[in-house]
Order: sequence, then structure tokens, then C-alpha cells
Amino acid sequence: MAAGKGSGAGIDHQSPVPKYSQLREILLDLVETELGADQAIPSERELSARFGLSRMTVRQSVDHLVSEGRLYRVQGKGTFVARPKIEMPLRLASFTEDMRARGLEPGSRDLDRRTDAASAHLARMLLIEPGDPVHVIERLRTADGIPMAVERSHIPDAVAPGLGEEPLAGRSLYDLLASTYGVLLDRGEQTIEAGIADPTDAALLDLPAGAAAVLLLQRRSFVGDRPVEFAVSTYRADRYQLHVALEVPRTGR
Ligand code: 16G
Repeated sequence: MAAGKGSGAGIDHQSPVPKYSQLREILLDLVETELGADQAIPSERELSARFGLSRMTVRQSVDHLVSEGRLYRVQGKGTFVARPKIEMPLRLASFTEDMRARGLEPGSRDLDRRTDAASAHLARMLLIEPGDPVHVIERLRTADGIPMAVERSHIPDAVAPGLGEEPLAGRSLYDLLASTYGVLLDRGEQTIEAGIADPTDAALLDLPAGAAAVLLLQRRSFVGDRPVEFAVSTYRADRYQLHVALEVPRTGR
């Protein structure tokens, strides 16, 4: 297989740029211009022979691209090009809507449904009193059957009385809130931070146990000034990325 043939790329052994970085650029070029999703990259042995690099250097570049979610390994088969990451929506969209808009089939598996007494923290988030009943909905969200996120939603009973009894399998929570309770969300706020999957979420998301990177999201959605949902979610960092348009700051000068 020709690695980086289009660019005529090779390793410059005189360059001060570390060799693993040079190889990374060559592999990125290969992934972006020559190979499609799920196609194999040359083996580490081939790469090391082709570019005159030690196996350790090759392993370092490949590991880096694997940890970034650009490549994935299959035990005993090789290393393959990952599907492009999904751009995290920065809109108040439901998971169902967002996946359909991308041509992916949304799925959802109930992990837990219960009604809890609000803790002090939850009460502050939802602007209710501690001890007030809150519906907790924990779901594994999938796209084309692939696990993408674990979502834990908290919704005050006062907003959606009896929500705990409503079946949700194969349904959109936001649709249910709209159709059964007349709750039409009109604004939201969200924080996104990097984290490490805990063992439960790692297993649910098919991520290696240990130190898999994830995106931790917290979202509050409102109708007017009333919080309707406080969701704490774990999204796969190897499947999602953020893309934002940048504006030039107005300095007033
Ligand atoms: C989004 C929301 C989640 C909400 C869900 C409803 C985040 C980051 N996103 O995934 O809070 O519960 O949509 O989706 O928290 P559904 O209507 O498809 O059930």
C-alpha cells in the first residue's frame, strides 16, 4: 500500500522536527486524502521499513492518532481509519432530532428510571425546594446502533407530573414533554468539559476501561425562566468534536 504517495512525503532525518511528529503528518495526510473510513493503514512493520523509523517511533505516532479518535485498532487485524467525528450541536436540539438531521438512526436504551427527592444541588439547578420530587431518566443513546452518550436527565415532577410512568423506549423525551405536557423548551445553557469515563460509562460506551477521554456535558433547559431539565451527560470524545465560528472581538478602538 502506498503511504502518503500523493504528497510525496517522507521523513527528513536532518530535521529538528521529531520523527514521530513527521510520521503523524504523513499518516494524517493519508487518512485525509487517500483512505476512507474503516480502511486499513499500513502495518507498523511496513511503516517502520518504509520510512526507516524504529517500531517505537511508529507506535508513538499511531498511538497518538488512536487516542485522538482518528484511527482505531482491531486486535489481530490492524489499524483502521475512524469515521469522521460528529460535530457537537451548539443548539437546543434533542438527540433524536440531531441524529436524524445527520442521516443516522437515533436509539435509546433505558438504564434507570426513578423519582428521587431533590438534593440541595439539584434543587438549586432546577429552582425547586430540596426534597421536591424529581424524575431521573438515565439512558444510553446510540446512533446507528453505536453507543454515543450516556444521558442522565432530571426533570421536576411539577413540570411533568407522572413522567416516571410514561414509556420512553424508542421515543424522544423532548417530543414527549411537548406532546403530553405542553412543555416547549425555549432556551438552554450548557457546559462542556473534558473528563475520564468512569468504569460504568466506559463499559456502556464500549470504551477501554482505564483512561478513556470523554466530554462531560451539563445542560439546563428552560421554558422562560423556569428550568425544565438538568441533564448530566457523558459523550464519547473519540466520536464528537466541537466546531465554533470565531468572531473578531470588538475592541471599540
Ligand atoms: C439532548 C440533550 C439532553 C436531552 C436529550 C433529549 C445534552 C447534551 N443533550 O441529547 O439533555 O435529554 O437531547 O433527547 O444533554 P430526545 O428528545 O431524543 O430523548
